[in-house]
Amino acid sequence: MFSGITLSMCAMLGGADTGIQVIPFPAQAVTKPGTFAVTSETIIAFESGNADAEQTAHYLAETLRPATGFALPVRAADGPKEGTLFLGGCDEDDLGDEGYTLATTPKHAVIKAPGAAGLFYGAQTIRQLLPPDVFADSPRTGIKWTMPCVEIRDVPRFPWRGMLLDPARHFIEKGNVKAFIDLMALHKLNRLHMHLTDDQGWRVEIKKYPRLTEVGAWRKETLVGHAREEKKQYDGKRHGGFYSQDDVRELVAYAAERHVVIVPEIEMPGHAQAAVAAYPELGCTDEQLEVLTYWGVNENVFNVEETTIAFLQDVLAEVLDLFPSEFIHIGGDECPKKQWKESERVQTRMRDLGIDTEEELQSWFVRQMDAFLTEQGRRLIGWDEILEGGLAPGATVMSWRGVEGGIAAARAKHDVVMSPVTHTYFDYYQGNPEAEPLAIGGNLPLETVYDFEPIPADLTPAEAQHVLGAQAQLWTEYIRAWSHLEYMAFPRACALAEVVWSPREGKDFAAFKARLQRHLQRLDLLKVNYRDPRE
Ligand code: TNX
Repeated sequence: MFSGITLSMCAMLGGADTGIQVIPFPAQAVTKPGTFAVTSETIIAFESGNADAEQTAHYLAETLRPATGFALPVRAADGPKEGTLFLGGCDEDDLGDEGYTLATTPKHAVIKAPGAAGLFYGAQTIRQLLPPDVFADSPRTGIKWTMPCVEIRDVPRFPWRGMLLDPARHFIEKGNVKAFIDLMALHKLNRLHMHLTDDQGWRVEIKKYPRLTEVGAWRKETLVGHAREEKKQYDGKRHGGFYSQDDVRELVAYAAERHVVIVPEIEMPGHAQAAVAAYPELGCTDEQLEVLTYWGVNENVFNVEETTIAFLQDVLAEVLDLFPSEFIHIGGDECPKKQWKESERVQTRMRDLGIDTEEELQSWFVRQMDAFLTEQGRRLIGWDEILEGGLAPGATVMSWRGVEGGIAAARAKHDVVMSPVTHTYFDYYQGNPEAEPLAIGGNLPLETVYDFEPIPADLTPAEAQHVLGAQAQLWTEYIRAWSHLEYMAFPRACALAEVVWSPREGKDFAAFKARLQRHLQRLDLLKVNYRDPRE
């Protein structure tokens, strides 16, 4: 480890040889001579009257406490004094809501940021500058809690730094969602997209329609093995669960304290079987369906009656009360048109509405939701199929079948989140399938994630402005256990964090892997069951 050597991000390709072993790597970082030591005498000071700094000061004191054993006092102060770790505001507009500066000298460490999130990210960087043992959950003795002296000026590359969790296929306990939010915060990820409804389960309590969870949250059994196997086998075990509205409020607040916004997804018009099983009048056939017990694209979709649109808007109204997120995800993917083509009611309705094709009908469906959400001051986001038949005026596109949908949307001046299967499907294999636990398929090693460039080369700078960022997906058809989810998520999420946070110039996989060695020690202490990239 050097000290006294000044290097910039561009020159050093990601800090492998410096004391700055931080993931995601900061936008600008230099090391200076010396170290700053956190001792039992250190004071965590916040700028008087700055509530954001006070909150993060407490967060920092709490996160440092278990491993160091220090109960560091948190106090208001006018400025940094010797022996303090100081947090305060600044008016550097170009740092935005999420940027910060961090200056450490042998005397003190100072985080400054114009916004609350920036202060919080400065605290995350401090955690990573300290020895990895700081992530232990019980006191470690004989460790010098020093960090290198640095000057860091850090801003994220993209505002949308997302991860998708899928509690619909396999329910995810509230405590695990919280643990995941903590891990996202550590990696400066800020959007947790929760896929709350699908054919196999409805996972959020809706007061007006209790059967959505009474019936829709439970399935009688689950497919064992891969869906493409000819001989289907089921486990015979009831599976389910849901988040009550109180659970949701608790999760949303927990996430907000860590500067993570939970983006809820209510799927429509496809992936709707759990809802149709609960309320058959929402479907296209007279059949009483059950909550689906296997995986794949499914024909049972919502009908297009006025009452069904009203039902879904009622659902969204409750969702809006629970989730303050500006963006509300309405799904929109994989909606087979078979039942719409075969249903007389749907065909009559198309004639009444003056709609010629089923693709346009889907576009009409999404526009009903777009108008509703826009009126409520929110923004609709959906999977790239919402481009088919014409994009709703306010819609943002999540581009999953590649980046083409994203390119088309950006050219049409719509915002885009890049989430292509090629680089961001963390349910895909990350090594030789023979040696890996069963997964849905694909091949997505760590390096491919790291090499992802969210801005396609053929976009003009103005079009590129519409790319809000990128997101990785943890679909859970083949992920039942939490330890398995961690295995699929890490360290690929560490690579994604660098894709969406760090500057494009200076990205270097070898340097990232070198920094990852230290980072894996942190994940070990956090008891994360990551896949070891050294194996
Ligand atoms: C496609 S991505 C889906 C999901 C599956 C996923 C499995 C998307 C919008 N739809 O329903 O879980 O593939 O990789």
